[in-house]
Amino acid sequence: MHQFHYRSCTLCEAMCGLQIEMSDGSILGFKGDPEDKFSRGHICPKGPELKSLYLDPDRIKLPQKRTESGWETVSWVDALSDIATQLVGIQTKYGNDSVAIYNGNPTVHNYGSMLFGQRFASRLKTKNNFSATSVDQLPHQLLSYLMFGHQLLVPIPDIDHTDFFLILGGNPFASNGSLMSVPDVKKRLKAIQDRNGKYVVVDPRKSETASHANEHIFIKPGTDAYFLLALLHVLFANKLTKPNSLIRNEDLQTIENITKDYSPERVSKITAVPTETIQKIATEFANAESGVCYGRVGVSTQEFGAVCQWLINVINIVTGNLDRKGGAMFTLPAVDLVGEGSVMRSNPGSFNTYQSRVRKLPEFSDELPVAALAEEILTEGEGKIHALVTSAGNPVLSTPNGTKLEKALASLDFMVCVDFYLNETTKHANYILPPTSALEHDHYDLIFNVFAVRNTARYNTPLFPPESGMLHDWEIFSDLTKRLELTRSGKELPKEVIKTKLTPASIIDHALKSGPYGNKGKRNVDMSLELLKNSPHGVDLGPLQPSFPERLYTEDKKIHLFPEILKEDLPRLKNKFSEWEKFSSDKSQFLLIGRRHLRSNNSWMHNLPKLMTGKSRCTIMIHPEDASTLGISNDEEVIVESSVGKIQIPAEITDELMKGVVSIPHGFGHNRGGTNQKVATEFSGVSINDLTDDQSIDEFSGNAAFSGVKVFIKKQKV
Ligand SMILES: Nc1nc2c(c(=O)[nH]1)N[C@H]1C(S)=C(S)[C@@H](COP(=O)(O)OP(=O)(O)OC[C@H]3O[C@@H](n4cnc5c(=O)[nH]c(N)nc54)[C@H](O)[C@@H]3O)O[C@H]1N2
Ligand SMILES: Nc1nc2c(c(=O)[nH]1)N[C@H]1C(S)=C(S)[C@@H](COP(=O)(O)OP(=O)(O)OC[C@H]3O[C@@H](n4cnc5c(=O)[nH]c(N)nc54)[C@H](O)[C@@H]3O)O[C@H]1N2
Ligand code: SF4
Ligand SMILES: [Mo]
Repeated sequence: MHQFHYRSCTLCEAMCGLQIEMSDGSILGFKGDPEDKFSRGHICPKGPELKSLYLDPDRIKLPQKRTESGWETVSWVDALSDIATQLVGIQTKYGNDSVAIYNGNPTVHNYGSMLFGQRFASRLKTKNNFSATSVDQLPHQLLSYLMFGHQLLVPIPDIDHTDFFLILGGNPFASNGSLMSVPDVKKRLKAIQDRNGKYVVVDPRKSETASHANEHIFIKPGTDAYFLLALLHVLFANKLTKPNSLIRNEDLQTIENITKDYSPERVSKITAVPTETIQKIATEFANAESGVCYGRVGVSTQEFGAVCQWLINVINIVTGNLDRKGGAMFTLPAVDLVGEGSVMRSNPGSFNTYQSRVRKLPEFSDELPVAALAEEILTEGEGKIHALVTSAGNPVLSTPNGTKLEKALASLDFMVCVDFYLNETTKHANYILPPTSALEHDHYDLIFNVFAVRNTARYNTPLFPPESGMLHDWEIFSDLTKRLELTRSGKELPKEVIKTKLTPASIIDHALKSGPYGNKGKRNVDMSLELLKNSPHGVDLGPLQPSFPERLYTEDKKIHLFPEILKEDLPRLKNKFSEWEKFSSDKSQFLLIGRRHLRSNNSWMHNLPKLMTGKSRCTIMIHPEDASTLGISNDEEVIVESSVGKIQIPAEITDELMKGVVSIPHGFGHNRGGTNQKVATEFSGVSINDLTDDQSIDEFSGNAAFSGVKVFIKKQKV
């Protein structure tokens, strides 16, 4: 029998609606759902690969235990009981902080894992809580907390209404948007141009997004903070700012004074952006009917990631573009994680309330920067990490100095990974606990509705029932949390998996009903799980609406334009400027940046044959003149060396890159042995994070600094 199943894709932030054609229980085909209220039929080549993930012969389905004679399949109860016993044993011997946690990126695409993983983490009571946040969007959340009073009150570009979209360090054509859930971004960017608006991309590489922009501006990696200061310099000098009753005038004055030092002329010298371009962009931005400045991974993961996000917010605020149509706006999702009084309100945030043991890096919202993980395992002394629980993460490939982390993981007393692949990280585990794959569980997008360019809601039932004996992420965490408590109180452990009445869906139902669209409240929608179950294409809740000061959660209900604590970072900003002034490129030294590809997703989709066809993507891109100076030809294997490591990789000569800059994608390096991902191993590539340095971070926020890593390039044979 022919049937259609509708669900939201969980692979990236775009949340595309999929229309899955089924016949007698098997999948015939995938299409973008034309009736989806959010994605309007958009789909990318990854969406249909949810099927290949489900069918992947390398996917682990039952718990695995590492023994002297290799991996052995064990029962859930034996695995979960032993894990609880070992974790409690280690915490009793060495203290709570001796067990660490790392949550990877797919956690935020999996509401069950999030809800029940958080409960598990809170019961574990460890300060050594790490996640992919600190190799990604930490600066966004930190500045939202410091300026607006809640870490999830992240300004989202109102792409569908803006007249001037200024993008720094983002390549939505490849990534499909980030902290801007935006399916079909190409069409939406084109629509800006069609309504005589403009979009401008600032990037050391003429990326796919930049190639279609009205203007692309090359910038030297890592210097964006100065470019932003120079934009503000022009705005203040030419009196292009607008009053805002929610900010303090003293703050505005202080910022104006700081920007005086950063004239376009001075900044041009270190950023390589021409003086006139800086002046023109600032003026056009301020004069546009509406405008929004947005900076993503390329500017978050750099030495001044926090300062960049601060200045981006300041530019939007002082030009009158925050919280207004066509500017940077805030969402109102059906499950509200931000609003006071919401049953699902999450921690508004905290900063530097404690520090990491070895390097004293600041805590952010109960997490420590993952750049500190390896040293916290390797450095002897009280408070050392002895055991690690990872979930949905592959930090050996995704965090700076993967080689060091790999050594650290091998030295742990005990490690557990909740993951369905035996990969570069999970191979170090004592136990691998495999959850079901996406098509086997239900889905509500808790996180990406908070970051979406339009308010919508949808819920999906599973396409397939879990295979016999399989557990969902949330069931694993739910059992483990209980088992941990029973072990602590010396009680006997149950002989079967512990079931609970509470499910992710029941939690969401309550939140939907009591949320902003529940109970026919002032928005006249009777939001509930039932409504969403009956709305397979989702429910449209309308465009983003202005929401300040109601949804401004600072204590004084003001925008903190200049958070006091950021003042501490200004001397570093000034010193670094002097360093850049002295910086001169040596002909073999380059600044390394990353890149993403539409057919890839961080480290974990390289085992899907259909996505791996075509030319190898794991290359180092280099400008033709630089290649010629070094005598390098296309496809030639070159040696790239940084302060922490060395890799060998083929060169791809292209004038997409600015001179002196090279680019390598992250997530490759499946050549380390001991894994079981046959396709990925065949297309192994090498890992950029064997070059990035765990000591190179944004010292203020603790976020990793991947943009602008200094590397040397040599021919393999001279
Ligand atoms: N296909 C695909 N989609 C993905 C992912 C994926 O791996 N593949 N990953 C997902 C995840 S986890 C995330 S966080 C998002 C990220 O989404 P995006 O932020 O859009 O990420 P990128 O595509 O890496 O784009 C970053 C851009 O920053 C530029 N850049 C690098 N250094 C600098 C710098 O110093 N200054 C400036 N101005 N630009 C710089 C790079 O050249 C690149 O074009 O994508 C998500 N979507
Ligand atoms: N140099 C450099 N490094 C980077 C970046 C960069 O731009 N440059 N980008 C950074 C960014 S933005 C991010 S977000 C990180 C990502 O870093 P990570 O999250 O550590 O790495 P991923 O590659 O996303 O690994 C995801 C893992 O989760 C598993 N998985 C997938 N779905 C599920 C699920 O539903 N449940 C469970 N339990 N497991 C699942 C996969 O098998 C895989 O092992 O990488 C960062 N690293
Ligand atoms: S753009 Fe993202 S959400 Fe849409 S189909 Fe592709 S991977 Fe899935
Ligand atoms: Mo990310």
